[in-house]
Amino acid sequence: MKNEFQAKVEKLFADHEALITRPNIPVEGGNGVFTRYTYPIVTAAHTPVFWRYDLDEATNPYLMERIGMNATLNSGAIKWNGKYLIVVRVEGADRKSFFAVAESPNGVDNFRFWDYPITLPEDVVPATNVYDMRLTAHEDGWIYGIFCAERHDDNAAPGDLSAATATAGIARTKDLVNWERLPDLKTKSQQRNVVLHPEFVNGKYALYTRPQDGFIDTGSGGGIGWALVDDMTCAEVKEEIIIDPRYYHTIKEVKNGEGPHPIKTPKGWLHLAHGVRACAAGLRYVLYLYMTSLEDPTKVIAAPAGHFMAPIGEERVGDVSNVLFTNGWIADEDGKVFIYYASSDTRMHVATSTVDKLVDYCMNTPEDGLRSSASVETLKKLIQKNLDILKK
Ligand code: M1P
Repeated sequence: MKNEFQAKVEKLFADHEALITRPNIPVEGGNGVFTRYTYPIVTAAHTPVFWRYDLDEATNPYLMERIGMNATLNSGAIKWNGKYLIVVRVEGADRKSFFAVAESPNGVDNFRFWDYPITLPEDVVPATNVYDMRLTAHEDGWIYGIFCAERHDDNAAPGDLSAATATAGIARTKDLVNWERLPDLKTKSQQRNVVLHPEFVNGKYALYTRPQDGFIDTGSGGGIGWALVDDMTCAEVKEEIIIDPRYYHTIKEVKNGEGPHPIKTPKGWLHLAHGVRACAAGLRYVLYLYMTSLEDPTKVIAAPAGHFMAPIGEERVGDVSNVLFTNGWIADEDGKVFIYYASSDTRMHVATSTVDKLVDYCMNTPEDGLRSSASVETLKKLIQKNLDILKK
């Protein structure tokens, strides 16, 4: 006979299994550029039961959660041995983030966490918090994970416990289980959203950077930067140029940041990024696309106006509301693209598209004219063209 405790444990596991194996359903309609899915792919409730509960009746007679999970968000992504892997930023109830791999057979549902989270060795000065890993399978043979390493700012005024510093932590692996920690990126300014380009450029490693004056404010940091680095085992940014600047009264007025590393296409490097603007309700984070030249990856060749994806419905609400953030996507051999994005710093979602559609979007969406009158002129051109077609 099962006792009450055993029955409760069984129910916990059955409910969890039902949640993580629930088929995801594409949302019909949309704008023709991408397809959203009905359910988030990973939430705090997707983390294994045996991470959260002590399953020993002697030490947990009430079967209470012992280690709470608060959120699952900004995840790196990679196709690995035919499986779709995301390296999830899991945030515990203690506000510490850590990385854990969740694996899916098809990229849109059935994401199951590996048994253990990633054990990430520390740098010389241990970081208080680590998050938002971008994965790059580099042509040098390593898989690099670059992430934000956050520490208390010891130069802050006494009593200021929220002042922090952001640097780019670097680790590399060959199997996503065993990770070698490399020294944090040396830069003049603070950095978040640093991403490794997958190919050597002029024989060097190339990084997308995001210089910022403070922990939150980008200040004089003008946008998404680019830097060449000799050696990832002692990476230092000596020169940095801004390749995708911020602009007044656009979706990236306050901040922007590279998402995952760009996808190589016959027409150029396809980039996914986030842009931030301020409004009375606070900051609004949206996703946008742009393209750079294959010959010169610092040269922007397509910059569609406005957002590519913005938070809708339940995506708009969470720990930090009105936020979409991405640091992972996977391009399959057949051209299908899986875009992994987090909503409101709370849960993970997927949207699908194709390389061809995303390139078409980039090349044929009008650029931002930066003034209302320019937007009206752009709109009038399309209206005129369409009315001519409709009259025929
Ligand atoms: O809260 C929204 C996002 O804020 C930061 O991004 P950024 O540096 O561009 O402002 C990051 O902390 C990110 O993790 C978070 O999702």
